[in-house]
Amino acid sequence: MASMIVVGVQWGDEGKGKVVDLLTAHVDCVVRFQGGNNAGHTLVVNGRKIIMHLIPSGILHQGKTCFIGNGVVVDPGVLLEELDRLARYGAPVTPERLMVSRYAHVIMPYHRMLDLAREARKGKGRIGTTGRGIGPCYEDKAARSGIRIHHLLDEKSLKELVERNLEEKNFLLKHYFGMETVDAEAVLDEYAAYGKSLEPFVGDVGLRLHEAMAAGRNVLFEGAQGTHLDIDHGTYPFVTSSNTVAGNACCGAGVGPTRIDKVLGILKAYTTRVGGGPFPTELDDSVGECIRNRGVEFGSTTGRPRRCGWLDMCVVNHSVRLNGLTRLAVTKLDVLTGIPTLKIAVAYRCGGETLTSLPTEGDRLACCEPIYEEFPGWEENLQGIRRFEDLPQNTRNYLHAIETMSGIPLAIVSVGPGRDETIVRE
Ligand code: 2SA
Ligand code: GDP
Ligand code: MG
Repeated sequence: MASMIVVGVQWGDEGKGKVVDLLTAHVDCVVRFQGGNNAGHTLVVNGRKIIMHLIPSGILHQGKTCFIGNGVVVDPGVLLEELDRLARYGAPVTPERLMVSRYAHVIMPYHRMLDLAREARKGKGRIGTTGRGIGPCYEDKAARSGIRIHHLLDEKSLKELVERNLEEKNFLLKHYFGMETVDAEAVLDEYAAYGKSLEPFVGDVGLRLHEAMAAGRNVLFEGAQGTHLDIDHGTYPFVTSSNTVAGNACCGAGVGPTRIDKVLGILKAYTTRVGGGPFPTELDDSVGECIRNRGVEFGSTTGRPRRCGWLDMCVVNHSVRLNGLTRLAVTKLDVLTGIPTLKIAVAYRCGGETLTSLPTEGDRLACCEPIYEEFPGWEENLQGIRRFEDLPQNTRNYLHAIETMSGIPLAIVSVGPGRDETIVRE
């Protein structure tokens, strides 16, 4: 397998973790390039489940190297906890198998506090963030006042930066939000200790990836969240604070675009969204409830119930274009078993017009009424099926419709959460 980017084509939680874990067998390195511990990527191997938030989903494969790129925002306490959790799971991680970029930005306590305070103040119009401090950390990165991983290794510059940042943040916390302030000494002690623990894992990820690729190694770039949560191309302002599209894999890992061979889009057989924002095919009825319960559609990081709805090809096809997808993986097909009639949105009715592309201005998308094509469902349990030809005819018709309407070949079909509950077509 050549070097490949894996992205979610909808609003996240498409099953990227499962697919990345599966594909890691065919590559040498796996790298996260954006987002932070807002992500929750679930792996189920031999019936045991583990959720990764920061460390790439390839980490369970011994002999493969994982990287956290410069485009990721790292909460060092969470990273250390994740390392502990992996050790308890029986998969301890040494610095030979994990490198964190010196240039990744660090999530500080005041980022988490500001994230929660801003959301509370927004009230009904809140974005529905995960509260992990992601947005405020990327704000400081763009404002050029952020703290990067290499600063944790240098107590003098860490002190200067923490003190300078706290002057502004404490003013905001106290006088604008009416909250407790943050004590510089306590933060310095905590973060200098993180620096000491993480030091063996810190390195120049872009350089290491360049060397690995020059030596013929294959790299898998693991996207987090989904295309329609992209800060530029998503349903702004109901988005995350990073670029989630494939184009950012290069920037967030520090490699050139000529190094990429393939882009795989992970598509859930229906649609989910967690947090606020427009969702034209959302089901507020017993079918939506049934999908939520059967698909266990609850946030992997926060436990929040995910909003559920029909598959939407306007959403999918917009992702095909934005990411330059070369292949699709369809996941959670088994969840649709037993629903008598399945619907796929093929266009929208919007103010007397028919649209086949997605208007990303929130107000316009919120007014869109989906135009559906209906497909007869199936009753068979799919979880034991391992060959495409063995899928029921109606299931294959549903998949062919996705393939035809997107114009992208289907490479993988997932019929259960387990690594082995998968049909690989090529
Ligand atoms: P943030 O925290 O600033 O990135 O939130 C901004 C929006 O991005 C959404 N977002 C997500 N959507 C789906 N899955 C995510 N990861 C977790 C999961 C979510 C969870 O795997 O289930 O556990 O709740 C994720 N992370 C961010 C978020 O809902 C906001 O709409
Ligand atoms: P990610 O953020 O894209 O990695 O996805 P999450 O891990 O947040 O959510 C996907 C959920 O669906 C997890 O609980 C997975 O274990 C589960 N899952 C993945 N693929 C399948 C599948 O084909 N069928 C079923 N039933 N569950 C799946
Ligand atoms: Mg997730």
